[in-house]
Amino acid sequence: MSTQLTPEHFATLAQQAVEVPSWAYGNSGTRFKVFSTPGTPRDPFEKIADAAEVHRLTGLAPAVALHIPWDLVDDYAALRTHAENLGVSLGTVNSNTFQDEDYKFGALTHVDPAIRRKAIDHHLRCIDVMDATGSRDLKIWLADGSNYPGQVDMRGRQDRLQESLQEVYARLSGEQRLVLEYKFFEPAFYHTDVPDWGTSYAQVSALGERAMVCLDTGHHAPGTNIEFIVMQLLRLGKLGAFDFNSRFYADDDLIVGAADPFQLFRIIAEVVRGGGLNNPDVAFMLDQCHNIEEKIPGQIRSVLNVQEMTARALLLDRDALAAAEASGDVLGANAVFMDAFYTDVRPALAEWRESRGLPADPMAAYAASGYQQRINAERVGGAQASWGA
Ligand code: AOS
Ligand code: ZN
Ligand code: ZN
Repeated sequence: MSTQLTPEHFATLAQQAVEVPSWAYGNSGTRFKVFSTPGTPRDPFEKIADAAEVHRLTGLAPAVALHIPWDLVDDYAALRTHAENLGVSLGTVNSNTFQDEDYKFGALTHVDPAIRRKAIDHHLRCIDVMDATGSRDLKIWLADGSNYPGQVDMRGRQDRLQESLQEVYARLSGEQRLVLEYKFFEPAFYHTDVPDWGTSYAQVSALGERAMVCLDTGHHAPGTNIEFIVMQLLRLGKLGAFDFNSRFYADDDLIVGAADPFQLFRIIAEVVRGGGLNNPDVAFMLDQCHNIEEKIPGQIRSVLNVQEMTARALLLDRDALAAAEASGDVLGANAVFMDAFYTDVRPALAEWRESRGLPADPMAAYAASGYQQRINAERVGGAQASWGA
């Protein structure tokens, strides 16, 4: 058993990239209250600047996801240049069809062709944005669903969803992809049109190769074996993206690895097993909100959590595990698995960071940098950048 990170492990860790969400830098909250935080960005340019700070201190977060229309700007080429000047790129474009009166009864699944048209057109505009930003992925999460049995014809909505997605998919070009996120409930409480990986898989499989499933770790019923889903989607070649976060109860969008570090370990262990680590087909993204904690340190903590758990997953002694599994050594196999999980990789990672010219402790480096004090003074009246989904 080896619990030492090797140069090979570090080479793998050096390749890791975790995309951060623009909405993590804006004020957010629950339906009860949105708290404001000093220094909150006033526009997408300032959100990108904050995200770039996370990358500067960790070397882990080279891309920033956008949410349209939350991140509406006149000139996306200018936003792109701004990002590139700060050392980051613009990543996944997330479509928002959940904050418009017209979408009360659905968007891409709506029974009224005029509303469906509006929702499809919004996605086509998102692809225009992708053309300008150089983004590869369009991420679709739909709030579509119903609250009461009998309220809608669920079957008809699946058919309309496929028709709508066909039109959106047809507009993609080059390397662009569509990733379809599923969520078992909320805001709809009786049924959701894309509630689970199977529905997402069925819908994207009918589209084609450049349509994949997005797995948000917070979007499952309590007790779900998420790593099994990860394994299955990798096996099927359809795991396109992760939205990482953690949850205690529902779609909490808390810091990844905070609520259940062991679950994150199990998920990343399956990613490694399935060839999904540092695989361009499988985008690692955060989908989080920092309602009460400081946002930039919240994001730094998050990408470090992903890195730490990846390092532990890399320590898993696959040969010893395979031997124990093959011989029916139940406790032996479990011990191999747990040895890797329980290894504290933090000192080794701190040393390695320093050797690469990064701060050993990015959290402390941020606190000492003066960046937060500067933005607190400069930015007055930061807007609510998301509603906290
Ligand atoms: C919603 O619950 C989903 O997680 C989406 O990814 C959503 O677009 C994101 O959380 C931003 O609110
Ligand atoms: Zn999500
Ligand atoms: Zn969510």
